[in-house]
Amino acid sequence: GAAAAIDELRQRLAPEGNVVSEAGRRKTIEVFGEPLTPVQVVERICREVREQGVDAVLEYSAKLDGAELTADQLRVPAEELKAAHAAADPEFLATVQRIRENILRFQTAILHSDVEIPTPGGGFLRQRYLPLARVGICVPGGAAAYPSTVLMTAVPAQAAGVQELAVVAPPTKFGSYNQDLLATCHEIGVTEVYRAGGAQAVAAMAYGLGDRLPQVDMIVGPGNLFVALAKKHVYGEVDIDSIAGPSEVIVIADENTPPEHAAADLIAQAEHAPGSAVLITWHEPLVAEVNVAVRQQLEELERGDLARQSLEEFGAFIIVNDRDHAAQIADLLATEHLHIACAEPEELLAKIRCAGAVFLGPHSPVPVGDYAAGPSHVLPTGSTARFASGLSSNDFLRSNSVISWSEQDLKQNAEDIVRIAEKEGLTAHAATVTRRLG
Ligand code: HSO
Ligand code: ZN
Repeated sequence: GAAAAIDELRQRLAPEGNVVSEAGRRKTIEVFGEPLTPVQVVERICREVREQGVDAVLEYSAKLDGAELTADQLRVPAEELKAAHAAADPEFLATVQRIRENILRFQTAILHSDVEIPTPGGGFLRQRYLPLARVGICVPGGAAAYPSTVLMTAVPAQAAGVQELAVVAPPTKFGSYNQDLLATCHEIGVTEVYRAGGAQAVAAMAYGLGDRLPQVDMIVGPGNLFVALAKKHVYGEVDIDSIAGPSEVIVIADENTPPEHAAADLIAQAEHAPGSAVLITWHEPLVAEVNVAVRQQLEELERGDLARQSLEEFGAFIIVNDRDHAAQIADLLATEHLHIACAEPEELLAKIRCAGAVFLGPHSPVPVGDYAAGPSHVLPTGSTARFASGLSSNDFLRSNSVISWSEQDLKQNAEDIVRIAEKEGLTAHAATVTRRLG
């Protein structure tokens, strides 16, 4: 049936780096001289980091990232951050600053604020929101450098009022040796940067490395399968955001969508390599047109070969009957990025519930959200948008409820409290209420 077909499509579109990919879950790797599943590898790394601290982190940096570091080289020195900033292109720094302001404006506007309601007897009830004290941020550094990811994680945390931010990035040229990344950190006021990646970095932040790296309250940010599984593993000891795997897009297009634009959108996503890119349309001729445009554009692009490979493996054209059918399939796929590029996008959006981020109309291609607009680009992938949301400033808040009843409130409700307490056999609960009524 339809559900099985969608599930098959989901699996086909999920690269192995995705936690939800069956293939990724089953494949075994030989890091420890015996074939282990990624989950087993991550459990072992986390356990060793918990028991042995920084030595285990350094051991895995050497073993998995090929970086020989001493314990003193784990944290990027302040002078190095400053130097990277001083050497950076001023226009790049101005761009970082403008983007930071865009993110800050949006993330501040959406922040929860405290709510208080009066009670009938003259007391009040309140929900108060407070920022987390200390947050750890994972920045990937495998296939490319991502200064944008620092912005899209750290700035929402800053908007929420988080005081301490620790960034971890693998000890690679695209990670914590990348000068643009270090300059970006300095520009936005992130002073704690550590040269570690993978499960070992997640475990280090979750358990802490003594004074060297104090334990965090929450770990956010994207990463490869090991980072994602490690975040799952430490969840409960610290909080985590949703699990972000390889990037995805669905473009919904019709006869009004220029085929070159749809093609460019698909390729942009595939450039993440792996990245999955799906075009949904009810206008059948568009498929051939987009296909031609894709082939042409791939010729001209720097990462064309990578994108082509990605498209061959994780690309799809889906021809649907009509707009409703398109909405239904997009909803079932619950993609990370949904670009509604057809006519009357709002009307179609109203029929779709599940997506990480939605891009409406011809002037909002996905890179607008990746880089500049304001919502975070850290988004749920692999159909997890069914239940998960993109990262936002509100994820960095905890709330407490506050109850302040008056004597009258207590009097008016005492009977109900006593009745239910007696049902539960908890008579001391009842007694401490009745005792107050005199
Ligand atoms: N599309 C990625 C974010 C990104 N794109 C970073 C470019 N750099 C996940 O939303
Ligand atoms: Zn992107």
